[in-house]
Amino acid sequence: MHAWPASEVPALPGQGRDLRIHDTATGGLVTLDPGPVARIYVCGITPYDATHMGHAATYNAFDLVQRVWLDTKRQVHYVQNVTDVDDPLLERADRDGVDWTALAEKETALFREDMTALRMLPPRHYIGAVEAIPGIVPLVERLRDAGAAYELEGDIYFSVESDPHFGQVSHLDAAAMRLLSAERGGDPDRPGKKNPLDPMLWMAAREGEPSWDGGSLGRGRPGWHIECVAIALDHLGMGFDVQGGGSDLAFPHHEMGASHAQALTGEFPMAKAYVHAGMVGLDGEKMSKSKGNLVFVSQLRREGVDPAAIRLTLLAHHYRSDWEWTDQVLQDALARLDRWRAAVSRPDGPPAEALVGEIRAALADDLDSPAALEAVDRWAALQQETGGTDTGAPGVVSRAVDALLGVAL
Ligand code: 5CA
Ligand code: ZN
Repeated sequence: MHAWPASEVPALPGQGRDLRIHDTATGGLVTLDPGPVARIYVCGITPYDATHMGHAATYNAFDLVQRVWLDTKRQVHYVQNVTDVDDPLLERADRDGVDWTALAEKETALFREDMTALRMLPPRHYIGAVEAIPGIVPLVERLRDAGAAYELEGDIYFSVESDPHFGQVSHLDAAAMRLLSAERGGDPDRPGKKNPLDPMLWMAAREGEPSWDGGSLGRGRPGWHIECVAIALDHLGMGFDVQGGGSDLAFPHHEMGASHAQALTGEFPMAKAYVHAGMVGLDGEKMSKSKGNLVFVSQLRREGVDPAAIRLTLLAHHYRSDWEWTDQVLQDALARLDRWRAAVSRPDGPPAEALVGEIRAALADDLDSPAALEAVDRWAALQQETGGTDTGAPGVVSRAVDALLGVAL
């Protein structure tokens, strides 16, 4: 599947900093030490509706990870999936009387447009679940043949007990896991399972639903977690630097994915850091396609809102906090964008080297984008109050804001 066009990332003077980031698995900050090629997998959308601010906030966080790494002169090997076959997609297509493949294509196309408008750097590999099926089947067969998976009425389940490290991503107790499993695509109450938490790896073909040739597994379609594992292992291998997504993916998705990969390879861990973005809400509830309380990127764009202001709204919140989308946060970002644009349009200003260092330091410190924005605010205010004589400064600020924050002034 093709991704979307990359916006150019200007090179900056001086030296970028290594990223220290919160890892859900260890519960603390870890300083990542990727080699010359940093490896990151970020879970992509399930394309049954348009990109909302929650999605955009999560992808913004991982775009910052990329930008910090690029600033240290590393290459970034970024992989993202599209869950282009799954229950919610099929259910929505059914409800609306449309073809599920057409729905997935339409919403994925819109996502690409939204990501391009927001200047999110594209993944190097953008892979759909459907196109990954030929790679998924042998993995499920291997898990089954190794005794880490079992059959139940034609469906194949992963046995969570086959991974000694199961539970070490999210650190939840059994009751919490069971609850979340039921909420997030699992079937803990299905009779006959060895452990209620065991997730499906391969679902045997159902009447009226799409299915694919699964070799010795029979016709069917893949489970959710094995989709991301197959794509990640194929393009990144084990021990990659960051597995990313929203906090609602820590369990079961990332927990199960890690266990699948660890059971398959005998290696640990699948990812050096499991990084989770907070949830964006609207009217007191998590923004979600199933609840329908949504603000869409594409809707705001249609209304003429500058995508740079949408991006600044996201950046004004720390990626790990849960926050509410309101009209006010967007108004604040629009005002900030105006101030910054006025500042970089002047012929000179206070020196910008220290500011570039402050933005770098803020982002390297667990992606503290609010602190980075405040540093730019201070430079713009100083220029407004006392002026400055450095004729190169406005250009340096503009390039730094573009390269490190993805905002084109
Ligand atoms: N296709 C799967 C991942 S493999 C999926 O979760 N798709 S999704 O469309 O539901 O979500 C895409 C990404 O947006 C996920 O990382 C999810 O955690 C994140 N996300 C969803 N809702 C919100 C929200 N309200 N706030 C922040 N992030 C969110
Ligand atoms: Zn995923």
